[in-house]
Amino acid sequence: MSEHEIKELIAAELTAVRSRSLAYTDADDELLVRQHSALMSPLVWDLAHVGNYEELWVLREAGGITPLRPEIDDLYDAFKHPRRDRPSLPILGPQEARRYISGVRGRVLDVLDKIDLDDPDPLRRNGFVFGLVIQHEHQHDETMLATLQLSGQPGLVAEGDLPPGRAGSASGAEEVFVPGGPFLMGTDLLPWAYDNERPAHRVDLPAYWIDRFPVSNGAYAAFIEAGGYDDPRWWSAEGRRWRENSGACAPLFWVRDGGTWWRTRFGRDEPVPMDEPVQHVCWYEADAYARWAGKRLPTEAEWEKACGWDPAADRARKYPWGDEDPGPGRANLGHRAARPAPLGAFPAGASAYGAEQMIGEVWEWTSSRFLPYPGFRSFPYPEYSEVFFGGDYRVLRGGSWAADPAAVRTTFRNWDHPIRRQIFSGFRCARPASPGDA
Ligand code: AVJ
Ligand code: FE
Repeated sequence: MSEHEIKELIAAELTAVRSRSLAYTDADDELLVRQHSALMSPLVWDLAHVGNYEELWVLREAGGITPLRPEIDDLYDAFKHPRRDRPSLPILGPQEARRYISGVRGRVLDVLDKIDLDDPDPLRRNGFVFGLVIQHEHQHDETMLATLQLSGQPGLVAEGDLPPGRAGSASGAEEVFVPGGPFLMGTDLLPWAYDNERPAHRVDLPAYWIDRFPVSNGAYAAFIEAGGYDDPRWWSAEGRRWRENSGACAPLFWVRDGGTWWRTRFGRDEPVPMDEPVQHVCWYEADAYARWAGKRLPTEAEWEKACGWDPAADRARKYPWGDEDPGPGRANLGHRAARPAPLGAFPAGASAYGAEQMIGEVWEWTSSRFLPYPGFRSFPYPEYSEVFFGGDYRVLRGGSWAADPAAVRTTFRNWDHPIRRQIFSGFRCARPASPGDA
């Protein structure tokens, strides 16, 4: 690709993510400034924060441009003010926020125009800084969707169509076998990969089985019906404490009415579709379900090998099916619809080992804590990844239906506290192979 073509692509991605942010904030001021949950920022904070992040990284750091509004930096520094405190800050109002981010964006396009993509500076090289802000904005867009879901307000989130599932896959009992042996985890090659995905390193795993599909609502409902939430055998000590403190007895947003499970999804009630991947479960619930099923959660390495490794070519793929863009037939990404697709909807998106729907649908909890890979170097700033290493965070993989293809790949690592379930989180299970399995 020529320098010009790469810049056109970057400009198109910038435009796409911005129209997404503006669509999610195309609502009454009252809804944008309100705090819908102590877990989340007001939507108008996310909106100005993505603009401020662009100003910091593209304009000031990469472009050497004099700060436009240095006085608001503090308000949009996620480390200075926890989400619960953000509504009481003197943050920009909706109109002011829109004006600010569009002013920043105009200058960002000027920087893009002038930048040398072969510049040895790692921030400018290959347009890394543009990848940084594009992915950052998509991540906040997903956060805004979680806020909109918590708001319970109907009519704000676009729906869409998805391919049907495959009959027979609804039970989700199928597993795929991953033979033992080494694979390359992480990446040195993908130019927009984050610091926490680097460097690529060999990991040797014993053979294991991993579910072909994410755990479905139907399978999860069977766990509930079997008394799974009340049976201490399935829960870790911390998980039991979480369950007692939270009183949870089903995924977030589920309600039982008579004999039927209902869920509230973006302000509307609907019967829980049993053939969709379960979402809005926390790590403790995923861990308990796996034990009940006689399995366990996959480690992060097991998840990545099953998703991205191509044993025939002896190389990692960017997506489960290869390096080509997802397109409509391979994955449910980028808010095509405001929900996960039924099990079996994307046979063309299968990985080399036959695992399906690993990218898109739901973020999948793994058993692993968020830690640096051997040889990790913080870039471009320690607050993106490094400060989170060693906390109680668990790694999530794969990206949800709300994640954009620009911000998802087989090596991408997300993380959150094990109690969180307002995110679009689900899981699949794994188990070690026995001698003679193949
Ligand atoms: C990678 C999703 C955990 O939302 O806290 C956003 C991404 N970093 N702004 C988060 C992020 C800075 C981050 N996660
Ligand atoms: Fe951020």
